Order: sequence, then C-alpha cells, then structure tokens
Amino acid sequence: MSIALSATQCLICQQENAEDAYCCAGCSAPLSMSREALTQNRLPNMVTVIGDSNVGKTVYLGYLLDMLTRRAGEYESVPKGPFSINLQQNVMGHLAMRLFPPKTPNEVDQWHWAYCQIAHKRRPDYLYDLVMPDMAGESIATELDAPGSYPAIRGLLTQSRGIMLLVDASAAAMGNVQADFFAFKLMSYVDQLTGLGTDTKVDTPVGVVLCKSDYCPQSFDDPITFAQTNLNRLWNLCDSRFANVAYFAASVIGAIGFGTDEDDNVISVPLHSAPRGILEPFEWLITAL
Ligand SMILES: Nc1nc2c(ncn2[C@@H]2O[C@H](COP(=O)(O)OP(=O)(O)O)[C@@H](O)[C@H]2O)c(=O)[nH]1
Ligand SMILES: [Mg+2]
Ligand SMILES: [Zn+2]
Repeated sequence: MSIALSATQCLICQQENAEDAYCCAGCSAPLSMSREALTQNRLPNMVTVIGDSNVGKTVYLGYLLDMLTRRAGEYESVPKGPFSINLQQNVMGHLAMRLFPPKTPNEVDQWHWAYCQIAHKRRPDYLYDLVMPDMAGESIATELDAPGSYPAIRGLLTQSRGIMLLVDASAAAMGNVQADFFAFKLMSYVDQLTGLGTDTKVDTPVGVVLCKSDYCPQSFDDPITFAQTNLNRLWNLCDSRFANVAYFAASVIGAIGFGTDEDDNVISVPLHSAPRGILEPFEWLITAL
C-alpha cells in the first residue's frame, strides 16, 4: 500500500482538507488519523468495526473501549478525538441508568468516527488504529447495492488490515434472514474489493462477532456451529473465500427486562451489564494481523 502521508489529506477518501480541519470534508473521517500517521511516521494499522444497523455496534464498541481504557486485557486504548470518549461515555452512562444508548443518525455528515490507538502493554511501540465509522447501516447497505455511493466505505475497507464484522445473533437464531444476507453481502463486497482470483483466498483476518448472544446462549457453547446453522450463507462464503475467519459470541447484558417509554412503546431494559466475550474477538484479530 503506498500512501503519501500528509497532515491534510484524508487517509480514507484521499480528499485534501484545510490546514485546521478537524474532520474530512468528504467523508467526515477524523483527520487526526492522518496527523498521527505523520507524526509517528507509519502507515495506519487499521481495524474496522462494521455491521448492519441495530446489530449492537455502538454498545459493543463502547463497552470494548471502556474495558481497554480500564486495562482489562493485554491491550490499552488511547482515544484520539472527543467522539471516541463520548461513545464510551454514552454507552456506559446509559447502561448505568438501565438504558440502551439512542440510535445513530442517518446523514453522512453526521457519521461519527470513533478512533482509538491501541497499544500492547508490553510492546507499547507497536500501535493499532481501531476505527469505527458509526454510520447508519442503511448507508452501508446502499454502498453494497450501488458501489460508489459512499466512497468512504470503499476506502475504509480497502485499507483495513483487519475487520470486525458484527452480526445480530439473536435475530439470526430466530430465523431472520436479513442478518445473514447483510453480512453475506458485505463479505462478498470485501472479496471483490481485493480483486483476487478464485484460486486465492483473501487473507485479511475477519472476526465475526455474534452480538446479543445473551438471547441465544447456545452461540457461546459453539459459535462455529451456530454460524454454520444460522448464518449459513455468510459461513459458506467465508469458508470458500477467506483464509482467516473466526467466530465469537458476545454480549454485554446479564439480564434483560421489558418496560415502556414515555409514548408507551415497549422497550428492552438492560437490568445489569455482564460483559461476556467482549475482549476475545478483538485480541484474536490483533494477534492475527
Ligand atoms: N440483549 C442484548 N441486546 C443488545 C445488546 N447490545 C445491543 N442490544 C440491543 O440492540 C440495540 C441496538 O444496539 P446499538 O449498539 O445501538 O446498535 P447499532 O445500530 O449497531 O449501533 C440496543 O438498543 C439494544 O436493544 C446485548 O449485548 N444484548
Ligand atoms: Mg450505533
Ligand atoms: Zn475523507
């Protein structure tokens, strides 16, 4: 990969930006990614978190970042830019009040990019860039159906060294095919981006995170069989086209209750948080890079 590093050029969509810009005018990616790469004189080691709308991306990533900043595992995260802290604060703050954080807006200019640098505690010189464009799943769906609609998604996936694909396991277990199709389409898009022939598998590591697994605990016992059964299209494509895929069940909720909001709509209430399988997919992915 050859990218000429410059503090004003967006790493994702290559657009030139003003000297004092905070976000890219083309794709809203934080320009701190370019600045960090330049000051540290290295190409980014990008890991992207992606998935359909409502699969649990915000909750998962907010929780993961919080665990990392509290040094729960082998790695430590240093947030770059206020949105990354806001994301974490938003998730932890709402869960503490027994609420899920509110939804992400749809407009491109309202995408929020979480960007953190991750360092291994014993090897602090080796840094990874964890990015999540907290975009609405609809934008990703639009890009998958009509490639070129959102150049940022293409730029991001082309440059990612690792991908965390989040899937709604509870929907999949209940026979909702949308969960499978979305992930299937996304992986097929990634496969085509690499432009490899049929005899060569894509070696970008992909961690498939089965979110909301508290609803379907069997996924914790055997995530591979779970995926093979409930996400069969995705599983088959990964099996035939990707060399480096692993499946992980994850959940942040210990028990869920049901209540109503001020308009009398039924909402789920996270009674207490009990993280399971949050760090594992991340640590696997970093090791696999
Ligand atoms: N039971 C359960 N529900 C979850 C979990 N994570 C998220 N959810 C539910 O999924 C909804 C969407 O989560 P969110 O992180 O906002 O999804 P996003 O659109 O992918 O960012 C939340 O409002 C919760 O109702 C989890 O670990 N367990
Ligand atoms: Mg979200
Ligand atoms: Zn850009």
